[in-house]
Amino acid sequence: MKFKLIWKVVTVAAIATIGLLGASANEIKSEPKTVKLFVREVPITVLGRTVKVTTIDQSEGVQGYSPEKSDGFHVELVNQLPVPTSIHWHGLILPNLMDGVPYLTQEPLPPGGSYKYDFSLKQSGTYWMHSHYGLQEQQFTSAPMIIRTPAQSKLADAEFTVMLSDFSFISPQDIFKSLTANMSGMHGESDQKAKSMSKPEDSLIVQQWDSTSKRLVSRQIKGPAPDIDVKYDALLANRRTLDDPDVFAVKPAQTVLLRLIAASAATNFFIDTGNLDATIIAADGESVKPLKGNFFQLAVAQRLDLLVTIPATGGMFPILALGEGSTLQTGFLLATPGTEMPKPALGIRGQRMMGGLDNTQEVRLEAEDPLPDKPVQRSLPSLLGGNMMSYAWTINGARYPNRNSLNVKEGERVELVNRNETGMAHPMHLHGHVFEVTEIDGQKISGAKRDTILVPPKSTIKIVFEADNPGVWAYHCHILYHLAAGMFTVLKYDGADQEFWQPDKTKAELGNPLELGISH
Ligand SMILES: [Cu+2]
Repeated sequence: MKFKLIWKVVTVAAIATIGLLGASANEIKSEPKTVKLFVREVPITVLGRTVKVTTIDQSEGVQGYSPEKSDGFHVELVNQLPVPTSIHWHGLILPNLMDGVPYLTQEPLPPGGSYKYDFSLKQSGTYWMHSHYGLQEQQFTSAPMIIRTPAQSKLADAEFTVMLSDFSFISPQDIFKSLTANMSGMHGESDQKAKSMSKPEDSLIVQQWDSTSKRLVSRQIKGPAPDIDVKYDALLANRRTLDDPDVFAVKPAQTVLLRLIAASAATNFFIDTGNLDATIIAADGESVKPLKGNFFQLAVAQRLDLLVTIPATGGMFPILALGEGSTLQTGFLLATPGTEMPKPALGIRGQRMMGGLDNTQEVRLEAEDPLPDKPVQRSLPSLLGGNMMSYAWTINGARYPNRNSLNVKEGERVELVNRNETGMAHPMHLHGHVFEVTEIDGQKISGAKRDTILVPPKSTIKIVFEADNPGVWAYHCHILYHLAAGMFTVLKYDGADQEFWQPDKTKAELGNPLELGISH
């Protein structure tokens, strides 16, 4: 019933718009086509071994869905997995019941089931979709979603979309088991202290702002490597390792837009464009004032649109994505005709150990189109707690599942104060809204508009949004294992429909894993 209502609204709105443009009645578009998206198993080869993972694709094999903004979003999702799933359309401002979060905005989609998603699109640019069910995101139940407009198509001469992910031969169930093994209390606080005190100093690569050239670049420091949750076997770019990368054909002097999506489960990235100078033109799909450099930060679930210009002399240009706290790297190549592949091939591990992401880049990002001025009418705390040893990750002192919520009223200007008391960075994602970053560690900024903000260890970051999309919305850390261990809460509008919100049922998701075999 609800779908029909929404569909009618969309149709009426479309006719009204065309009417205003003065088109005659026979130019009114027929109903936009519904695209079938299949969630299914697919084999890939990683480091010489065939592994079954998952994909979200159309019947012609196209991964994901890239609608024209003016057509709206019309998908019939078909679950071809042997277990339930639920797909979230990451970053979109959409009706609450279209958001795809199991036991919050809908029931999970059973094996063989299908579900229709119809709504009008308010945004354009680089987005993505992923499973919000159990640990499926680690098994690549994700795909790109580029929302097209004529302006988006004119940003560069050529464009390429690259999904970055992290890969382990160990199943996500076993990864989660070993992360949470200490929760039984086998290791106490004293062990943890001993461990952090004895942590050796490493030579690390981090980002820095070069105030002379006004660019984001890399620099080497000495310090302890940042904590990471999972030691992965490889990082992938469009499901390929760097020793066998995507090679994108470009032409000398062309402008090229790189739409980078951090679809990783637990890995934050540095992006190294090497000899190519790049300009950030959008973050999380939202335009920002141009910011130049050759070394960027991209946290889990975020997107970065980078514009590069291929030199007139042509050549081969590797674009690397380097894993935080690791030597693992992935990436792809931009190549003009007649250039040779690098020999030897680039390795899946680099020489450099990466340090931690921080606020160097975020503090310099500025929204192209900031929120209209309006005083904050409600400020809500988002205290991020927990540690690696207990692996109990909390928001405002509580682990999910619970029925706690951040409560707002429609029409309010709301501020969320993210205070990270932990030793790890948390990429915090708000569903159904776009927020603006307004303050970082006491420094007021007119920052980027985003849907996911990385809150580094011990940092406090304020974000502000307009409460204009009623419902019950997920607000959570996007590190999959922190989310599974409880770092999740709900933004609840006064009077919102809560019929699908059944927190206690979320535990069933972990008891319903997707077994995907590895053949040796
Ligand atoms: Cu986290």
